[in-house]
Amino acid sequence: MTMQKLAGERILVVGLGASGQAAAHLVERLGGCAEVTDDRTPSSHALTALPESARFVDPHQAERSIRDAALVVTSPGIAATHRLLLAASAAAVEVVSELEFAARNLDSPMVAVTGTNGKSTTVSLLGEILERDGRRVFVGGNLGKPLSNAVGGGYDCCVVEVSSFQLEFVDTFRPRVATILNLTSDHLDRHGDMDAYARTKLRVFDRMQPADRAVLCRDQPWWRPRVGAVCARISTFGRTPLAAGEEGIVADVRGRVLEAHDGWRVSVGESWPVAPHDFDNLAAAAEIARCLGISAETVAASAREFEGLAHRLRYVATHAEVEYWDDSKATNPGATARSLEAFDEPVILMAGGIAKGADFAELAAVCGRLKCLIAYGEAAESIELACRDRVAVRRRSDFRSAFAAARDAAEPGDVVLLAPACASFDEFENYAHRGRVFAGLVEELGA
Ligand code: UMA
Ligand code: ADP
Repeated sequence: MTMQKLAGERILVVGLGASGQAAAHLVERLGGCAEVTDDRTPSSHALTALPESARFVDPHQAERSIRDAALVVTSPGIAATHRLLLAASAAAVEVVSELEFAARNLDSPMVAVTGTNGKSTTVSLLGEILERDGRRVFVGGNLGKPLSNAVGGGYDCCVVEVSSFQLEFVDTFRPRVATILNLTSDHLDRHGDMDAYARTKLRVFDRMQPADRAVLCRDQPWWRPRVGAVCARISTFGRTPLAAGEEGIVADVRGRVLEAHDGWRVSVGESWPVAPHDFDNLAAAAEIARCLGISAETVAASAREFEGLAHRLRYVATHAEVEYWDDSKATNPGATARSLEAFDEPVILMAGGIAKGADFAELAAVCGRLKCLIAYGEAAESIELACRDRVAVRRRSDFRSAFAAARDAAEPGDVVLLAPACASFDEFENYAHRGRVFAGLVEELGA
């Protein structure tokens, strides 16, 4: 796809965060004029991050002049029910996500990774594999660097982490390879129910062509009745065997081996990080790499060196014979449930924060593995109600008192696991901040 020329056209950018800033810069590079709006009064720092040709307008002003916009580019955090987006639709002005806007102007093929959990890990692994293969790669999207930054960069490939929010306003977005890693409940406060959430995720395949690849997980066959309309060739990854005639890769987690239907084989050895679910992410990355013609040796070399990402089930320290583990990035019940599978020891789980409309039944189902559950923050009551019949629950108002309760409940040989099943924004800037505070509290135990 070639870059659009905007020739002075007025583009309204909604949201002055990372996506909005990147979109405004892209508008300028394309020759357009960005008007950027935000419901919050912008900081001077945010305003100076805008390109020279862009100007900030307040939301009322933006709404009054919506008809003059050639296009509205919206940020992922803006819900479809936002009054500006509704006003744009009413005025027949096209609304696209920053992802779609970038993709329309991108000169490189894309690999898209979506799903509820494991996106960042898979995308990072894939980036390393492609680089080792000698390709010039952009790795970004929901991971942090907006796709707009990749436009004009001449990359051989863009590996894009894609969120459900970004897929709400896509139209022409066409990755050459795309995966939905898994699907469990998340962001239901935004999408309403699981069906709507699944439909939004499936939009990643909407514009794919017969020569493109859709990569899906055999172990969670939720997608099988729904992909009839997927135009791309389907291949699968998973621990379960391949059916006759099926293309894909089988993950032997114990043996640390991946083997594809055509004999393509990766043996990882002992050096793999502890989380079994990370091996599923590796299987997805390997299948994508195989589809892109990359050798098994290259994948094996990247896998052996991969150390996992910060705050995703990372060992912190041992105090008084109790191990402390940080999985602060487990921001939904499905992630927390998988995290627990990594431990044979008795686990004291810290869970809480902002629930995002989550159904904690998924967490309740695995509570039998726990010694004790410390529920804290805004979601504490919902977590307690869902889990109290299965495990002893202690409720605390905030993170620090939850940590103290976990420490007090722990005995030698136990594990204290932070895997909160919730977002962090009631007490922290983000999940990484929450993980750092946890590590700080663990460190204080040794002081
Ligand atoms: N805003 C409004 N009105 C609203 C909501 C937000 O004006 O109703 C404004 C805020 O005041 C703020 C701006 O919008 O100034 C923020 O926009 P944003 O929430 O879209 O955030 P960005 O900074 O643009 O970051 C977004 C993604 N954020 C979200 O999806 C919420 C980042 O993913 C992503 O890294 C970034 O684009 C670059 O692509 C974060 C995330 O939490 C990490 N994603 C969710 C997740 O992973 O679960 C989906
Ligand atoms: P995402 O970008 O989708 O949030 P991450 O790679 O950052 O994914 O992992 C987020 C959390 O999800 C981790 O803390 C981990 O507990 C959990 N997780 C990672 N991979 C998987 C998987 N394949 N299935 C279920 N949970 C996973």
